[in-house]
Amino acid sequence: MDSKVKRTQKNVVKANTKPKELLTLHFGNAGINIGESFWKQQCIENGIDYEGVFHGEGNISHQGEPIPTYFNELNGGLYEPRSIFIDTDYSTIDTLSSFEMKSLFNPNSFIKGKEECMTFARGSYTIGKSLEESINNTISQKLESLTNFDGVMIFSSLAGGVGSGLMSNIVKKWKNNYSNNLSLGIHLLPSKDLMGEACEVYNAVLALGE
Ligand SMILES: Nc1nc2c(ncn2[C@@H]2O[C@H](COP(=O)(O)OP(=O)(O)O)[C@@H](O)[C@H]2O)c(=O)[nH]1
Ligand SMILES: [Mg+2]
Repeated sequence: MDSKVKRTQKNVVKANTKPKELLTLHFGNAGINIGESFWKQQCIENGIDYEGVFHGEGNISHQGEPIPTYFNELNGGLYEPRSIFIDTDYSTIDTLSSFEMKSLFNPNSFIKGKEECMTFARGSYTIGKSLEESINNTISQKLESLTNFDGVMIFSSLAGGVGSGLMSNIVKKWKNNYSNNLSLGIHLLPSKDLMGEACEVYNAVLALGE
């Protein structure tokens, strides 16, 4: 078979494979900051602007439509990131949700508290704990309408209280409730060059232990 024909057949198989759907979770300052860059890149690759409008010129656009891996299509034809941003204080989330990308995200994608938590223990047992029910309910709600859900991508710094303690609790629950689905962690580790608080190393060790 000549190589041109082979290539065409491969493309047909690819086009008929239904794309998988993923949910992203962004925990704490670092997870949210990485999330901002991540979603900017997804908008470029899928050809979606910050109002959620598809322009058809994305690098990976698929038969004239964005691949639904990361975006939900809304009734009016707009697209919305399938993501949840979580922090026990409001400053980083408020920064993300007030500027250029504010119209892109559904307001229910933001779960925030009022108090920063520096340690694994506060993220896991006290300040972070109070957000857990709302996070788990929002996860279930975001998965309700999906038909080909594959798994979750989790972004955080293991050095932070939210990114270690609260994140570990949610992942534990995830593994119980959605044991057939993937979970992929993308985590920063503490660095001696950037380290702010002595507890950062302990936070990371405790989170890795989980
Ligand atoms: N590389 C990088 N590190 C960050 C960023 N934001 C916070 N950090 C680092 O992450 C560590 C603490 O985690 P942070 O995300 O602030 O804590 P959390 O909000 O409690 O999860 C500190 O060492 C910060 O310097 C970021 O945007 N980039
Ligand atoms: Mg923080």
